Amino acid sequence: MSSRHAFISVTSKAIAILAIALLVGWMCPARAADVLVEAEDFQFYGIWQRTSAGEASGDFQIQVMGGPKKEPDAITLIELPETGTYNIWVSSRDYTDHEPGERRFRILIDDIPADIESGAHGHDGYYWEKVKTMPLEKGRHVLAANDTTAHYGRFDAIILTTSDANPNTLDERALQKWRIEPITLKTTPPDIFANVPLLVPAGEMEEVARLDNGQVRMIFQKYKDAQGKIQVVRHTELKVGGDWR
Ligand SMILES: [Ca+2]
Repeated sequence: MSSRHAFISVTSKAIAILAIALLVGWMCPARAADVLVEAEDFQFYGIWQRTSAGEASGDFQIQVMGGPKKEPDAITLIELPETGTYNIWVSSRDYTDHEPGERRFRILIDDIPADIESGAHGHDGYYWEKVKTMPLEKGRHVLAANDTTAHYGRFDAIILTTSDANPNTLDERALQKWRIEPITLKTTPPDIFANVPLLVPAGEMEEVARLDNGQVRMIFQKYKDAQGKIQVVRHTELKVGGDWR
C-alpha cells in the first residue's frame, strides 16, 4: 500500500470514529445531575426535630420548636455525582394567615450560606425556592440548616440540580427519583449534635472526617468530655491568599 493510500485509510477511519462519537453524543446528551435530600434524612439534627407532615416531601420534615437557641445546625454529608453549576432549591413551610414569613432558616453548603433565607416564600403550604446558584465539584459536600429566627422553622427537603428545572412544576413521584441518602459518618453516635452546652475538650482530639474542596475545609474531631461522653466538634477553615485560616 502506498503512503498516500495509507494516509487516506487512516483519515477515513478517524472520520468514521469521529462521526460515531458525534452520533453517540447526539443520541445521549449530557444528563443533568439532580439530587434531592430529604431534611429528615440528615444525619445530625442539632436543635431540629423530625416531625410528620403529610403534605411534605417524603411525608416528614425537621422543625425547630422555638426558644432562645439557634444552634447547633442540622448537618449532613452528601456526594454529588458530577462537577457543575448547581441551582439549589429548598422546600419549606410558610403560612399566609398565621405569622407569615416568621419561620425562617438558612441553608449552608460547605459552610457557604445561601443567598436568601428559606421559610418566607409567601405561599400557604410547602413550596420550593431557589436559594443559591454555585459551582460545586463532584464528590463530598456538607449541607447544613441554620435556624435564623428561633421561631418554628420547618425544613422539608433540598434539591441540587445542574438543570433549569423548577421543582414546583414536577410531581413528588418525579422528584423522589432524585432522592439520595446522605453519607453516614460511622464513628459518630446519632445523638452527637444533640442539644448540649459548648464544652472545652478535656482529652485528646481524634480526627474522624475531613472535607476539603480547595477553598473550604471542614475537619470533624471527636474527644471525650469531662463526663467521659464522646463529643464531636467541627472546625471550618477558609483559604485566604494561599493560607488556611
Ligand atoms: Ca421531607
